[in-house]
Amino acid sequence: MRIDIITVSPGLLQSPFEHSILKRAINKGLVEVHFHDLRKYAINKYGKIDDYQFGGGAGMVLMIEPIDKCISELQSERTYDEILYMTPDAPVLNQAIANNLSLKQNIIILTGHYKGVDQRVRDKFVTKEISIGDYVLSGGELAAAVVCDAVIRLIPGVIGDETSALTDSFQDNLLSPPVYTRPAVYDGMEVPKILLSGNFPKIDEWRAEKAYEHTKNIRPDLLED
Ligand code: 6GU
Repeated sequence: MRIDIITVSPGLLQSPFEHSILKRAINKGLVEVHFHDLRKYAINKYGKIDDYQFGGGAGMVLMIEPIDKCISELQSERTYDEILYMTPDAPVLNQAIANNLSLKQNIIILTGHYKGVDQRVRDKFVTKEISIGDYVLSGGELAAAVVCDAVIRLIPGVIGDETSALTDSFQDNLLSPPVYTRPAVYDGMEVPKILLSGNFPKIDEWRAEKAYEHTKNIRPDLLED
């Protein structure tokens, strides 16, 4: 998979890809991530990429021309399966969206800032818009890093234990059951006896029950469909 990220703040985005699982995925050659500084496609020598919005109102809007130049340059080199735009006024990321994106070959992610981008960018280029939740971030960069993490960890070979990405919370619309490790007793607090029993069918049953209870208590909306 190849991911091209178009941003006004490449520095804000880079470090998540220099650590842990994302770094390993890149080093193993399972994913390539490229950053494109929108400022390089500015419309003048002063680096202009945004302007006031028509109709008045606070906040700058990213102009279509620099984005068009950047996307066109990328598209002249390869075909993209999806052009994502990170924005709070969009459907919220979930596991199904991440699963779907993990199957793509080439993706562009455009991150907005200030008041966002000229609507014509969304109409002309963007194939999917994603928010990461019902709150406002100062830019789409951190949201893009969240999407990349959720997607890249699903690529076969990225996570050591092949089954572990599939047993996550949300793969089955349930939250995870509690987990424990040594010691079996800490400061009088005991690990549930069933987990020490070696009776694996019973352990699976207990975990399923706990996952259901936990979901019903804190995210009943997940059980609705
Ligand atoms: Cl994708 N961008 C911004 N700026 N804020 C957000 C978001 C995205 N998702 C949730 N809040």
